Amino acid sequence: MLVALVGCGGAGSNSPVTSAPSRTEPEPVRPSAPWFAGPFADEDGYSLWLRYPKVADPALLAEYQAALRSLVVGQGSPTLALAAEELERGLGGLLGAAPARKAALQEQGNIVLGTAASLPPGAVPAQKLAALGDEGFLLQATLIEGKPAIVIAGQREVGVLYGVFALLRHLQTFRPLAQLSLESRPRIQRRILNHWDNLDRTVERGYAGRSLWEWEALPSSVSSRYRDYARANASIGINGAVLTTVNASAQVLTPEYLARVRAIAAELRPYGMTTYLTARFSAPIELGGLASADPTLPEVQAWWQRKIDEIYTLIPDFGGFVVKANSEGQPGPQDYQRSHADGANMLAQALAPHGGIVMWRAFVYSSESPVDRIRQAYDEFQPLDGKFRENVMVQVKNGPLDFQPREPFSPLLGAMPRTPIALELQLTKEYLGQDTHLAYLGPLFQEVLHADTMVAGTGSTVAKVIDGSLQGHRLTAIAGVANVGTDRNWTGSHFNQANWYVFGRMAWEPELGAQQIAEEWVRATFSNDPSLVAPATGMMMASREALVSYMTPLGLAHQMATGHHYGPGPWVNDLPRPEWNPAYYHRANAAGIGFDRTATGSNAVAQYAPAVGNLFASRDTIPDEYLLFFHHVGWTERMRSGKTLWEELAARYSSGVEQARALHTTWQTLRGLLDEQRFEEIAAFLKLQVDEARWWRDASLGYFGSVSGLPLPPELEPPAHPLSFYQKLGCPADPTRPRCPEIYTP
Ligand code: BDP
Repeated sequence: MLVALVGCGGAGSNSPVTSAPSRTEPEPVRPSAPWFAGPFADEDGYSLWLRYPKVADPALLAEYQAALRSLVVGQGSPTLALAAEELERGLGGLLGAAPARKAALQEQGNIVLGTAASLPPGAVPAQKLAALGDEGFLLQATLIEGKPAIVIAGQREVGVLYGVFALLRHLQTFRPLAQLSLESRPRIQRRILNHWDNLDRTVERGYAGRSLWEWEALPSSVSSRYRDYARANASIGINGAVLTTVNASAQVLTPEYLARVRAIAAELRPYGMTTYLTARFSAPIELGGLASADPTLPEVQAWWQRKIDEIYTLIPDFGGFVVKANSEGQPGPQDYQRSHADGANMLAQALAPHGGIVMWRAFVYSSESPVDRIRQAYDEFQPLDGKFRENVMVQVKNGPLDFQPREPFSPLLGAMPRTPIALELQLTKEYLGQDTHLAYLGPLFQEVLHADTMVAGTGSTVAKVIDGSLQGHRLTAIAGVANVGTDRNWTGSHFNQANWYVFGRMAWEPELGAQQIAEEWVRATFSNDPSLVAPATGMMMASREALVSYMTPLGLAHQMATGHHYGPGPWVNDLPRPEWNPAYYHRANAAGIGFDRTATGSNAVAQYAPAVGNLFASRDTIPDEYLLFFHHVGWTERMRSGKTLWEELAARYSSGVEQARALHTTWQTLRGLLDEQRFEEIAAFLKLQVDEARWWRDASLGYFGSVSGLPLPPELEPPAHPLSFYQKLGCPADPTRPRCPEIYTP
């Protein structure tokens, strides 16, 4: 929990199923002139939000320098040493000089760093330290032996490391040091990146280069980038990484690969990170030569037990497995008429003696159940509630479909009270413009975390399901499908770094507002210059809604072209499995558009708590944002705005393009307020985004207009090309760097 010093509202959402977050830190100081003005040295983005440029404002600099002159740090493990080094590095940059290390407190300007074992006696009462838990920290301006000091303390060293990053963030965002008093501990225990990385170093749905894991060079050669990666994660509180993709290869469980995993784990460990892998369910057949992977067979159980024991001999703090089973062709227990619980429990039993866990994914669907794909996860998993071992979590994607620009929260969230649920979010924007489009995911994550499931009355938010407080679970986790790769800027575009950042910050404290985090990221990544902070933060906050408008407004979903999920494909209706087709999701016909999921249709609304299900089921109460996700609506039916559905749809697509143009125009006003290199790289992507937004709008309206038979309202811009032009486009040539030259304007 964060102890708020100053409270004020963050960015809320209009949706009735969300609640407003709160602010938790003191306001940044608004510095006096002069502003540090260019020329700025070019930056390639490698430093992320950990740039530590010197504080430009003289008054603030003087305040910081006076308070942070010397550093007292006791003996500890490598983690405490890293914490001290990070502080020196950060202050060396921000203040122009690192604090001098001292053995004893000075008269003024002390920073004291440590745990109960290494702090000077009396620095922090033992009870207070104990209350911080395993990872929490305390930042406190205080007097020790009558001498002023800033204390950074944790019960464990990793807490001190997090505290150092918190103090640096405090300074990076120009907050006052006087009366500093901040206690913080994570609400969610396991905050994990899920890499969808293959062993050949391709990254499934990756748009930022190759996999970071240099399997071919490991274990003898260990890239320095692993530490940089771990440091970045520690700076935002991420404490775990699943190294391999959910569509797993058994090969990673061979001794050759496990030796390499061990080498990576050794690099991540000092930064508080735990290593996990994905387990391919059929590994006993592929690696063990067994005839079956049936989880009830003793030889299968024995094989896994031996394998897991072997892993723990190499990596004693190994976290456990993520498993995708019986989904999209992956092997699993159902191949042997066993349940997901049978499969998960078998692995969990073998992991339990070592303290490991299983995160069993609920993302399952198959063509045999064509009623409504979005019902399937709930239908298969909800009845298994209470059947899992205590070290099993069920890992649920935020929405019932698949990481769409907008979907309602998954009805499984809250519906399995006896099972700890891990929330899976996607940082790599598979369905949200991939590397190029600016789409800051903070508002999306906030929308999910603050959604009220109503399973135990008002206030049963997804955040409370995930942090265990609603249903009394101690095992808690949140997973983000990683967006990092070998690109110099890590994430394919500069703004995509913010999605890594916001995931970590919200995983630590789900009540933090998206806007607050965006502003913090802008200040650390670009500058504290007020003429940049407000517009850049505003761009971020508007970006996801802009994208929803030009891609999938009013609750449409999965309209992306086949396979690569880049660009529009609403006309696609010839794929072998019905639920692969965009037409399956929009159900547009001469009468109207949208998927009827009320009682007259698939009745997926019944999977929600009645208060939420009824809200979604009624045309009177459903928020416009989810309308076509749950209802088939006539083209000329009236909307709340007074427009017909067709007019509203056309207006929303068009406003999405307008908003994309506004992002581009606003960015142009920031020239000169940051380095040229990042400015130009971002500007180039924003230009592509404008053209691609137009593509989405024109192709979608062209197609839906052809189905509805209705003309575009006359006040709206006509499409740039006829529908047939868009239907014939074959782009992108390279799905990892998706581009469509045919639609770009000069
Ligand atoms: C879909 C992705 C696919 C993943 C799948 C999953 O397109 O690459 O394997 O999700 O989460 O969104 O298993």
